[in-house]
Amino acid sequence: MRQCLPSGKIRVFTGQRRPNCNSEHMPAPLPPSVMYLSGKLTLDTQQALLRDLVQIIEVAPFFSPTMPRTGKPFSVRMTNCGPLGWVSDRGGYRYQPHHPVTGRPWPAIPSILLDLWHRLSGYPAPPEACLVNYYDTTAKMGSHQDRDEEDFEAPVLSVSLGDTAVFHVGGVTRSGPKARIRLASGDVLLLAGESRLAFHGIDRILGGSSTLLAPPVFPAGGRLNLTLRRVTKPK
Ligand SMILES: O=C(O)CCC(=O)C(=O)O
Ligand SMILES: [Mn+2]
Repeated sequence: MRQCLPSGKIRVFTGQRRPNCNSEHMPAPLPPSVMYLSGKLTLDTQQALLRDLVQIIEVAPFFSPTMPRTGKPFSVRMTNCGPLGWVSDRGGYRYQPHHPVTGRPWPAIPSILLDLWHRLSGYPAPPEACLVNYYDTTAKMGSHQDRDEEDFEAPVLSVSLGDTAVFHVGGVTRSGPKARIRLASGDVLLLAGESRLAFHGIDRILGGSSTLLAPPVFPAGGRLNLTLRRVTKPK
């Protein structure tokens, strides 16, 4: 696995800067106001966050979201924590306060994530949803915008754990150049400002690139991505 820097060293890349060692097939600069914090979480913090997530998954197990029109299941499995959670099924994309299978409220967002939001988001109110995506080594996510929230003033803050993912991000139209970066365990990325509605997605997972997700909870390894979102405008 190629690495930009020894673990524990943080580098920040914002719009118009691109780390060469992370470039994929279509070189393009990171769009303005995408903030990429490589190596932001130490291994200790990643492990502590993973312990919190294992407890969350016990209460709110992963479910398989489906496409609204076709009913086709996503390759990614999902759960949430926070007052609201994002779901997708025949009824469409939406946020709701309860798990679609168990009917129970989502568990609370771990303090590690709330602290990160308060330090990095520049937004005066807490996140209301943390979408937790689990990717096995064959899963991917097509290009999309995160636009089911009322308030685009708040950024979307993403944390990656486990196997590295090839992430693409472009502009606010589906076509057009995309930057590709490798999101490794402990990396944090914010879609903010002009890039809040940027198209983005996951091309592939580099299976076996991390040992963080391990049996018995994750027998096939893989990757977790957590995205913190503010859904409603603060009163
Ligand atoms: O897995 C990722 O890094 C991106 C996830 C994402 O875009 C989403 O859940 O909306
Ligand atoms: Mn997204």
